[in-house]
Amino acid sequence: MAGLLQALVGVSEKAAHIARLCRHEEPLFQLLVAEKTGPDRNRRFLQDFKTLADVLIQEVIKHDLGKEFPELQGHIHGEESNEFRNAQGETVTVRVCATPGDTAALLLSVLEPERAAAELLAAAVHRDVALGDAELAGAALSIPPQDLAVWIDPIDSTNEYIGGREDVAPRGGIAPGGLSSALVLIGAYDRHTGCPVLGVINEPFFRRDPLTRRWQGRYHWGVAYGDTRLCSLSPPPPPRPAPRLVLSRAEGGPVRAALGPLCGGRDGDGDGLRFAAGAGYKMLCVILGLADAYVLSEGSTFAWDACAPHCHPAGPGGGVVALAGALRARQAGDTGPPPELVYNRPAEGAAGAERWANWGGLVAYAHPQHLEAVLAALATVPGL
Ligand code: 2IP
Ligand code: CA
Repeated sequence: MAGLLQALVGVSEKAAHIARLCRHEEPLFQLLVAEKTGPDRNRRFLQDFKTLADVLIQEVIKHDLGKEFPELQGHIHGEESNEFRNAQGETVTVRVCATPGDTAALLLSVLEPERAAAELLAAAVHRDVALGDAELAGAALSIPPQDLAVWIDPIDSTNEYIGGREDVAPRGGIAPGGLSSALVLIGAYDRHTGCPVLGVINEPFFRRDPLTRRWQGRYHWGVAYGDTRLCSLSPPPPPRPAPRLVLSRAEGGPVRAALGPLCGGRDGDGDGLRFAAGAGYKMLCVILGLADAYVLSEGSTFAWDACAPHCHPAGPGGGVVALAGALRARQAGDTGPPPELVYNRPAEGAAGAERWANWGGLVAYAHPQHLEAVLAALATVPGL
């Protein structure tokens, strides 16, 4: 079963390569955006974009994993639908074909007349990825793939990916926005329990080569299966006395005011708070120890945003819980650990992407005492 973990990492590397390739073709990139409409629209953004890179990456991941692990076929889901509207208004179903030539021909029906770009992308789709990663190769696991299903977020933080700001200065190691917050997320969960099991977080735009100025990536993987906890990263640092919290830039005033003093802000000015783009990126900040917790008060993230990061043990007592549920439990006097998010239960009465929203917000945290402090601070915020 180390095979599946290696396959997830391998396909995330292929995906990251495609994400970089599409950004390098700047004039073409503008042609690749199409507006999301109908039930697939993210409620937050009036204009949300999916890109050909998004759709193509998801199909590559589905194709490669399904080919190597037939037991997973029909259980690999993603954020995107594989329908793409071309400039003529025709709908093209993007998929990986049998040969690079066939894939290039299909892509050309979207990219016409950019033949060279279609061929470049098709070559990236069909290339073999070799991983020289001894630690990953040595990870011995026995997790039956027939018990698993997969969530893919081909590019998390699509808006930052499209915006493409290259040199956003980090604050305390946390980038407030820009390309580095665009991630590829692939998470496998237990089909029966919905618990996260194996996950890869790939950062296609981790840093730029100082000589060539080309982007270089890196990846992280994590396993949480029964008593097995493995991670490519070292455990996060011990808890800071005042937690460092990272929030969405869209988080509202009352939540900022309630949390600000907790992390060292003066008189609720929120000075100790950090803001960043991308649900996956904010969870990664917690996993890397750059923040102690990511707090989100709204249902604006989805199963595919959270599943892969959730597989990375952020700390011995860390986790990812539903905020509204945890607040209700504390209000009812329940002091036990709040239930973790699960990934196999669609929301009743919701349609399209909304079925998989993490309704009521979430808290991703490394240390239980910080979770408790956050819940206590938010207990008095009206409407939560
Ligand atoms: C988005 C993306 C946004 C995030 C939102 C996600 O996914 O990560 O950045 O909002 O919750 O669903 P915010 O940046 O305010 O945290 P995608 O880009 O894949 O649609
Ligand atoms: Ca996302």
